[in-house]
Amino acid sequence: MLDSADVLSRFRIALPTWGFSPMGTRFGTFRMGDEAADVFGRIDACAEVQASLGMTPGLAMHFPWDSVPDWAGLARYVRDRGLRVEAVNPNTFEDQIYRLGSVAHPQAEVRAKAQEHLLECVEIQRRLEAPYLSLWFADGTNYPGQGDFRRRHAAMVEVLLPVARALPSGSVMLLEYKPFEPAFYHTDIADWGAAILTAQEVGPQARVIVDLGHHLPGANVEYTVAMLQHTGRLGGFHLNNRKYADDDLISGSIDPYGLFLIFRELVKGERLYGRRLESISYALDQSANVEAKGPALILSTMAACEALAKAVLVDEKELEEAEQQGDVIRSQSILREAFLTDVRPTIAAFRRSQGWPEDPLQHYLAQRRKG
Ligand code: AFD
Ligand code: MN
Ligand code: MN
Repeated sequence: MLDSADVLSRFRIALPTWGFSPMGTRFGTFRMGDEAADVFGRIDACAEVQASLGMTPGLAMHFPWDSVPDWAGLARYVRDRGLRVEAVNPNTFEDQIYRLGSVAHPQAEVRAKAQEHLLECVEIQRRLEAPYLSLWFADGTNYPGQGDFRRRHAAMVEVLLPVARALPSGSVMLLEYKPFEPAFYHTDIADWGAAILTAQEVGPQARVIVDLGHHLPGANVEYTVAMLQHTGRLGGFHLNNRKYADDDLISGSIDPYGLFLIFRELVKGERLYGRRLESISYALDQSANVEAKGPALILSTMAACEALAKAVLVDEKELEEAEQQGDVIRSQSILREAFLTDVRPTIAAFRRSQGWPEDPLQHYLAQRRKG
């Protein structure tokens, strides 16, 4: 029976190691004193958050930011802290040679350099036994006429095909779309349509990852989730929240109802279409520019749990009846009923049953005070 305890027992979210790097915007970076000095400090900081949350044993790691000479030592360091590596995120956006793109760059030698890094990351994925290679490209252009959309798309697919073939068997390539930033005129994977087109051209191991901050104002994200699920190409989420752009704010902090509607589609995907909740990857991808990093990750995780626990309360049978009868008011009331239910006692009871701190934020803050 699909109920809160059942889905919460299967729901895991990966913590981003980059969440403990100095965070800021192009207008400045404010030091909060909780920045980690290196990859081991970032792993320790994630382990501290996991000790309070209990449901975030996975790490989303970023390379070369997290690169080390001793990969076996890194894998051991992660394992010894009760963690595992969920996703390897390459970086083809910072090196100077990527000014005009990486995988979609007009020059073959730059694309070759990007492909080399992606293949290195597949090797890292293998060493760290990470099931996901999570690809986001900053590729795009700033002006009309600067680049040919279709030539760039074809070049990108050509770069990705050998990477997909090199993936460890059973692992998944996640393709992340984003309408703009840092490219301001077009991006080479601009929306879910471009992402699914690219995934279909790259092969069966390619899926689409939905970053909640990567939609234009007014986009119906839950519709996108439902369509991606329908095609079997929904690979996962980068959870955060946005007011205006890719703001990387705490999940549920701006639009908790939108988060609930997304999780309703995921629960419906399991209830009606057999797509198990845990068959895709969930990671936080947020930037704590003015707040403490650990607490921000904890609030995001709890917001996702609340959205999930509310989504399970929706009576889809009743909704389907209302839909058949064209009873719009009844369908709206059914959703409101679920969304307005205070699920915090249910989540606290579930967390107690797992032996996890009931209030992870207070637990974390208390641990930090102990020093
Ligand atoms: C930035 C990008 C994208 C990517 C993340 C980690 O917008 O969301 O997933 O960095 O590389 O937020
Ligand atoms: Mn992201
Ligand atoms: Mn982003």
